[in-house]
Amino acid sequence: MTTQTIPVGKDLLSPAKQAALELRAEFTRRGIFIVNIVSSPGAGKTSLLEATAKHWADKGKMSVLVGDLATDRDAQRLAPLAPTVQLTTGGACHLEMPLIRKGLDQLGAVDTDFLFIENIGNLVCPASHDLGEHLRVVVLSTTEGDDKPGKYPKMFRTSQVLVITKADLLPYVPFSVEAAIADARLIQPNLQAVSVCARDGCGIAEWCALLDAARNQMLAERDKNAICH
Ligand SMILES: Nc1nc2c(ncn2[C@@H]2O[C@H](COP(=O)(O)OP(=O)(O)OP(=O)(O)O)[C@@H](O)[C@H]2O)c(=O)[nH]1
Ligand SMILES: [Mg+2]
Ligand SMILES: [Zn+2]
Repeated sequence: MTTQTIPVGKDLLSPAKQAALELRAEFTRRGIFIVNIVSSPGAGKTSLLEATAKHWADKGKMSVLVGDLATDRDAQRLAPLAPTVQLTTGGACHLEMPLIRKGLDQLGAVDTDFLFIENIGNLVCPASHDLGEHLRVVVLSTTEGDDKPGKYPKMFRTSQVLVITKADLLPYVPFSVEAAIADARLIQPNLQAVSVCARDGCGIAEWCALLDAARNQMLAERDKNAICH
């Protein structure tokens, strides 16, 4: 009996998955850490990015691709703080790789430590789209209810970090930070969690330290792999 080896793997991936893998590999080589920020509408993604840019206060540290259905309002808020490109989907409820690539072309050759992708406000289908990110961050605000992780499990299962926003409203809303984190960890036991308030900046230093640590880990793994090969 003769055997025949059929190479499988890379070539069988969907074009979208392949594009995401290639983007991640390219940005790993360049030392740029991609963070995909997902949440329901209005949870505070843009406010978190504004507070992050202000905390770092360094124009070279981060750049942003910000997705929206129809307007460039978020880009108008972020552009004074960091290089920003608005991705307008024309009604589509999540971002996909071709639009990310277009946005990167528009952004040009910026050399930053972090590329943030603010996804469309939607806790459902963005969970199914790898955008080449190194880290997926799900944002949950205190006004949404601490029962949401279990109700939208795929988003929490596919995320590595949970950011609880609008901590300043905790005295006024029935939301338990501990209960939300516990519910999320039933789905994703390794989820890191941080609670922030973009308005007064509490928790932002901890959030930025978490990001720096995650990027440093990516760089260390990249360099280790380079030595091994
Ligand atoms: N009290 C309070 N309000 C906040 C905080 N962060 C954001 N907000 C408010 O929440 C609303 C939505 O914030 P955005 O940052 O626009 O939320 P978003 O997730 O980017 O919204 P979309 O892009 O439309 O999905 C705005 O009115 C913000 O001022 C916070 O820490 N505390
Ligand atoms: Mg926004
Ligand atoms: Zn969608």
